Amino acid sequence: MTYQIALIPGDGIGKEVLPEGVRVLRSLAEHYHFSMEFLEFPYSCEHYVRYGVMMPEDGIEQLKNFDAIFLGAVGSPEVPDHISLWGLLIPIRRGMQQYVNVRPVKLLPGICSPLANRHSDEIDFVIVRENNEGEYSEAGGRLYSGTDLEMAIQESVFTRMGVDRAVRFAFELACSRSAKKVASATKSNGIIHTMPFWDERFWAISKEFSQVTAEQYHIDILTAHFVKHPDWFDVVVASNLFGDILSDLGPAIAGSIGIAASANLNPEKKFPSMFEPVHGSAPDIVGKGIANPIGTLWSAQMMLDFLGEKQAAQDLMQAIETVTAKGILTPDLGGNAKTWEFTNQVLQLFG
Ligand code: GGG
Repeated sequence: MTYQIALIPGDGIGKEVLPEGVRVLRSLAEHYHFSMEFLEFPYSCEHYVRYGVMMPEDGIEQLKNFDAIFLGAVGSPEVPDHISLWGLLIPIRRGMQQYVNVRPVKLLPGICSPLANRHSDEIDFVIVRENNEGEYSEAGGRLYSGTDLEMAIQESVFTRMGVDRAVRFAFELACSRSAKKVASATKSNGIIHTMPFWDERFWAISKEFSQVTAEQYHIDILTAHFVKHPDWFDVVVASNLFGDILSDLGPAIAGSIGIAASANLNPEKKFPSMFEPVHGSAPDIVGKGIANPIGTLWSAQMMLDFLGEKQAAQDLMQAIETVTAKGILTPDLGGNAKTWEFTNQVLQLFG
């Protein structure tokens, strides 16, 4: 089997960590007797500065023919963040109907949680972020710009189809896990239309899954529970904005945002899914060789799993954990390993 993989290194440390992921994928392909062909796309803030667009008009069409997209990071101090996000990541997520963003949170062996006395088996959950609608919407506008009456209006969009498919995905995922629990992130006491609707749909879908325990938390207390009781959680389903915020907090309690992986999935496989570390382009550490490659390697692992290379995926996760357990860690985790050193240690395990 030959998989066609589109590579978008993007900006900043994206260009440092993505090649590490490709090194590992090439090695695993050889080891497990499948084949991968890679084609790199220069879509980035640099592309924007040069051509005025993050990617060409037919960018999405070009990417549609691939089996998966592997992305590094997007963002640069030279380009406003809303331009880079809405010019690249969001069009890909929407154009490819990658309607869930799956973000695992796990305390890996050898990594210290900033929370006192927490062990590996106590932080192990998955955030399922609705990825195509919600608070991330273009509906709205500015009025009376530059005057005292200036105003900005931002509408959220929650559709029954959009909420149901994300919530159903979360319940299906919980069915495959041992704890079989789904927690919904809401704010239906303050957000009067969309969040009560989210709750209604969450409880309606929960009825299809009698074997799964369903619970809901307002987002404010949920963030407190992530810190005080991370062991309570198994699968957490959240709207686009809440999921984005929770999936920075989650990895932070598991040691560092640098380990956070994500899979933007089109579960029906009609379009390619996209795999990317959760972290951004981190301009402050570019060029130092200290970017943590775990988020990227774990994203590669999620890609292999989604493509059906189950053994390779399982063994890659095991390899990442073997290396962290040895205490080989980049500076964000309190170690002094370089980016490439961590990857080399993983590669050694595949002979
Ligand atoms: N590695 C992906 C990346 O650069 N993400 C930066 C970011 O700001 N993402 C926002 C989002 O995931 O919605």
